[in-house]
Amino acid sequence: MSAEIISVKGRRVWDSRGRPTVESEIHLSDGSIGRAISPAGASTGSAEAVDKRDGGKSFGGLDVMEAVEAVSGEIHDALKGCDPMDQEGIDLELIKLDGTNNRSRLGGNALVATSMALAHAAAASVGLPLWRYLGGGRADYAMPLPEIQIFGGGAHAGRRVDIQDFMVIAIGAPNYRKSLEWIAEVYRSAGKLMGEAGKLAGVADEGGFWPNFNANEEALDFLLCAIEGAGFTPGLEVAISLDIAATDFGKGGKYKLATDNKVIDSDGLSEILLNWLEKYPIVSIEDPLGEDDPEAMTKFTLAAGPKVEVVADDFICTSANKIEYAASISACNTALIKPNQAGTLTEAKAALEAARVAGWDSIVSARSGESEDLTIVHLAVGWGVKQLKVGSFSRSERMAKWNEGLRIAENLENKEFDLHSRDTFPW
Ligand code: 2PG
Ligand code: MG
Repeated sequence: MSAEIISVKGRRVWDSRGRPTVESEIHLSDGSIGRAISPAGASTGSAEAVDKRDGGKSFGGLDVMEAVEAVSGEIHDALKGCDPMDQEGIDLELIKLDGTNNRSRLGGNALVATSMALAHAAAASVGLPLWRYLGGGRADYAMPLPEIQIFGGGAHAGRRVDIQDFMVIAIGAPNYRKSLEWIAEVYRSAGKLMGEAGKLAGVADEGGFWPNFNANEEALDFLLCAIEGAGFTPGLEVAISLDIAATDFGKGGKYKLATDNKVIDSDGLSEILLNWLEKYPIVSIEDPLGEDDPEAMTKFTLAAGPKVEVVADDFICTSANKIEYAASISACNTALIKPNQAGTLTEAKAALEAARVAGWDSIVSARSGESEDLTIVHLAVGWGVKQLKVGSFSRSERMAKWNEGLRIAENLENKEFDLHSRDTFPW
């Protein structure tokens, strides 16, 4: 054992919504340091690892001092002297120490910050960039395809529209760098299209515009105009991706589309979405139905067909068990992987493996509450994931991640094409 953990320190820092969050900092005996910050969701699945908040008066109950103290106290005591290269062993130790099924005692936020900080410390100790350390000697690195929000809705934008994320993917771009260039043009084109209204609309939690659309579908029409306005062929060069986040406006098979002023059942919602798949160049659709509506998910996935990614987020909450179940009923075909939903990197990786075993693709995703933390970009490259979703093309907590991807891509020379992605988008 070359180095050992000498200290784990918790720190309260601030996220992109101005809310408190947990940073964990690990020092090793060889002088290496690893640091990571927990993100936080707004539209959350019920089976996520608990984002532990103190309650009470401080910051509207959102303070995280108990989780921070858990890092510097119990977690420090348990990990001191451990081998930092043993990510799996340490993650299992964290899970055991917490002792609950949903990580509610120490907090999923305390755990995920520590688990990610450990990976950073270990990578620093062996002198590798994190993506290479996580890749563990594989030779086939490729950049993930950026999936970028243009309009925000749902829980991230005052519910001006029900649908949460209206995104684009530059499926025809030859590489990561070009993909960002193209999407920058689409973002600018959308801003121009919004004109004064766009300026007044401001930016949603993840940096997209959030104008007042009259109907959910109107946002799709504007998105199409933004793609065309930027000079791209929709569906060939730049395609649409949606996160419906249906759990947020549906329960028990009833869905309330407030923007469209109607309450519909699972079949009604599926029909609307399937119609959009026909009418618009949509290559990916996330959480089309609620987390409590598995039969409708299965029906929808079958009807959507294999050329569309049907992505599960709230429905699987980055859990290997839930992915195995979802695969057994063919409820979707792509997994959204968010480390803080799982609680540790080892569990997030197990979820990714379960998705691979099921023959699914995967997307590594940020949360709506983010920070300067760049870990997920390294995970996406190191773990060889197809797509990366980190919100829009503005706000530094998002841009820092896209920019980190540019730095990583430089190391991949001409291997930065994500060929398998384009194979599976037969537009
Ligand atoms: C999602 C994420 C990111 P949140 O639903 O996929 O867009 O949102 O972090 O609020 O869960
Ligand atoms: Mg989602």
